[in-house]
Amino acid sequence: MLPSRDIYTFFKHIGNSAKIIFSNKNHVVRNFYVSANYAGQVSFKLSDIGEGIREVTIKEWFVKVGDKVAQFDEICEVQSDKASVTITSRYDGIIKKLHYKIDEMASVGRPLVDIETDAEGQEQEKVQVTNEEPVEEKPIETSKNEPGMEVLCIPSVRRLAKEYKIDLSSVKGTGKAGRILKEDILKYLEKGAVHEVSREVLHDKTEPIKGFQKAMFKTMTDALKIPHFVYSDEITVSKLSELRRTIKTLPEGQDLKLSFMPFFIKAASNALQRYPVLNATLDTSGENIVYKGQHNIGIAMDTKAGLAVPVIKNVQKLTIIEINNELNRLIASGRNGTFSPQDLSDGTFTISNIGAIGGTYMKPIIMTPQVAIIALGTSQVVPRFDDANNVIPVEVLNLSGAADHRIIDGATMARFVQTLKKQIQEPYLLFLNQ
Ligand code: CAO
Repeated sequence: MLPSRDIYTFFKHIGNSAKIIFSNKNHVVRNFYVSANYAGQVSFKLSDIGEGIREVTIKEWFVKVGDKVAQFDEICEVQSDKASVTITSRYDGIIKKLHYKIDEMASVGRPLVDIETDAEGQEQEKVQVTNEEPVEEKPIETSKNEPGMEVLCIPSVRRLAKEYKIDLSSVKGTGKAGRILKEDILKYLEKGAVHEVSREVLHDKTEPIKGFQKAMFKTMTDALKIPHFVYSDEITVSKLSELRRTIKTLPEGQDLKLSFMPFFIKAASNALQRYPVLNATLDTSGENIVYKGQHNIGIAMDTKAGLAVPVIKNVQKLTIIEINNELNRLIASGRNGTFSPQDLSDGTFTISNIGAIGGTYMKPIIMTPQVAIIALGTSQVVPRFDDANNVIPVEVLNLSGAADHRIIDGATMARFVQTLKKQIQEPYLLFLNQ
């Protein structure tokens, strides 16, 4: 298949107001029009490139004043907000003027370059187009691409076919004695290109929703019934990062995989002790809140099989190291696809950490029948003011908590997050609560 940019470039050579279909890099099918203009000295204008694009930036010139160019030679590369396009010459001749500098905006319909054309050559080109006859100074060439089949064409047509890697024996010639004309190549390419584009665009695939994705489909469909509100805050994690770094320098910490997560899980559990309505479920009648005794904290996990939410049970009873061990066991199970049904059940609250992948903010969605969830973004070092108004580097992370507004109000979520935040910002508090 032709690279889509080539398809685009190629179609720019089709003559007077031809409506054609082309694809850009993203394989979007569009229509556009080009127009031809033959003269002794011509201003080669930037054609309409569709999509309502009126201006493009000149990225690179491939020619300079005084250069000799032939039809199809690359003139420049332009960039719109939708595609990068190589503009090629439609004339043989000498470049007399470049109308723009690099990075200048060029307008559609305005001259791009002036070309002093080879009048004789252009005239022949004209005759060839109108009469469909290969009128050219060079002799007709023949070749035998297939046994017994003779291909007749002029050298420029052969060059064109070579440029676009077309086997001439597969092109039907409409000229005298079956000669292949430039238009035959154009038609061949147009058909081929449209066919290729269609194949890419139309190649749909249907797959059943199954496995973890099916569970996600169900819980997220159920979640649509929940009026969510989301509360977000910035948490300073400088001291927590320092603590993690220190632990890793200890002999006991060398081989320990200890991320931010166990600290956040513990801090959430401690905060849930104070705000138990966030560790609850709504019964099926919707009339009762069931406050859960255990803090079974689900961890949104990106596994090969999709999003899974394994659960660390009884977090309120576990130390940070015990939470860490359980988390690492579940991460390994996720990697190996060996979760047990118990691993994936009975969650009462959920934490989603998108931070290792990237992203500053996330608006989490509650996993029914739970009523609250928090999400963590990536930590980053940013400038902040200290108490004396000095700018200092601080490592921060954004946390968002979503709750079921039918039973949890914003003030409760705000207090819960502030309790959690205090422990993360001053991690020694986590150990007091162990
Ligand atoms: N900010 C900066 N760095 C972070 C970070 C954060 N928020 N979270 C993790 N990291 C770092 C870790 O510290 C670790 O670096 P070190 O090796 O230097 O310690 C590295 O990123 C990789 O962490 P990890 O992913 O292996 O471990 P984790 O305990 O932080 O996270 C888990 C575990 C399961 C939450 C994570 O692997 C995962 O799957 N996250 C995706 C969750 C997800 O898909 N959420 C969307 C749900 S809604 O569709």
